[in-house]
Amino acid sequence: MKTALIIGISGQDGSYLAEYLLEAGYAVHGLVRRASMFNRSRIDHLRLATAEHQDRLFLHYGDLVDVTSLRRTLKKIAPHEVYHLAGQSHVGLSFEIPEVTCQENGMATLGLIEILRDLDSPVRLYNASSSEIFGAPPASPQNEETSMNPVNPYGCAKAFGTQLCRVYRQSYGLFVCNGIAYNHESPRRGENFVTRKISLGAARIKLGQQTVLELGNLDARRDWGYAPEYVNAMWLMLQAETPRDYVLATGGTCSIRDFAIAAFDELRLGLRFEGRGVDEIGRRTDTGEVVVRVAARYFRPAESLELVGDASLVRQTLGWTPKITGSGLARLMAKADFELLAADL
Ligand code: G4F
Repeated sequence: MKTALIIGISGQDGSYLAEYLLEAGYAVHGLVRRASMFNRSRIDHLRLATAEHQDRLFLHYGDLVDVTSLRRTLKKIAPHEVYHLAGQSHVGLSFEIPEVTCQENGMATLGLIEILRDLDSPVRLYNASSSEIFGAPPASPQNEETSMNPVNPYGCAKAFGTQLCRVYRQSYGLFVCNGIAYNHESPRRGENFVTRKISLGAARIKLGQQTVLELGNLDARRDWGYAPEYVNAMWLMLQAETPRDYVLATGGTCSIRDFAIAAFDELRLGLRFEGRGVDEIGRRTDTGEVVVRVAARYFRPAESLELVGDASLVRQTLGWTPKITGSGLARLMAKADFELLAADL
């Protein structure tokens, strides 16, 4: 039986990956942080005594920045594969807490690969890199050869971790792969990311629980895919003969405005935008009531305006092709959130 360690198992990607690996027959270990409130809602269904693979799922307290405990856990588990998905992942927030962001996404990655270098048996590592390493890219779409040019502390930290993984692969022969993932979303996304904020907002407005949704820059465009499809690519990368980096993307973009229109439309809420910049508002077309307002506080000091990935390499090498994109994703998330909230009523 193969053994995997997921660092960041309680997050969106970690929870989908745990499901995927358990289904594939793995013993799955997850590193969880101690917190004053339990934050395991995304994996609770896997831990139930009645859950099908519950006897192959193990959680360990630890922290990415506590290198000693991480080393001890890795020695004890001796995993075949490690998926490094943890760290402060909010780009806007990285301007507020740059040092924690760099510690968790930069230095902690170095700490992890240093441990892996010392282990007795070889381990395969997936490192969650990000499209944010490109920031203001010299060309679009971006691929594995595009130079890094991050525009926020989060992107800088990810660029540091990504390059160190490359250096350790070249210098010490470690099996380390960077997944340069573009935005990937789902109904398990945290509400401080714009897609979930929109899908939950639309569902609450539909149910009369909210009247106004405040958003920032509606013109920003993202290459949005569906998170469960991305965890499949993570696994495929570690099954390959040779380790390398791959861009994981859909190859298309959608603006925040169009994502919102699709989400609202799924719930039969017509939305028409008027004005520009912070004067812009979205009106419900049936009642004229304002339901979306652009608020300056959600704008960032610098914005990665148009990131779009060229995923030809992963498609040709590993046969991975994402199917759900932009507006289809908005519809899927709005529907899921409406059903979730309606069931609670
Ligand atoms: O949803 P976001 O916060 O995601 P962002 O910044 O693209 O980062 C996500 O994807 C990256 C690439 O995979 C990851 F590396 C990263 O960890 C994270 O998962 O913002 C998306 C866009 C931005 O342009 C932002 O300015 O939406 C714009 N936006 C507009 N209004 C908003 C809002 N973002 C947030 N979070 N909240 C708003 O109200």
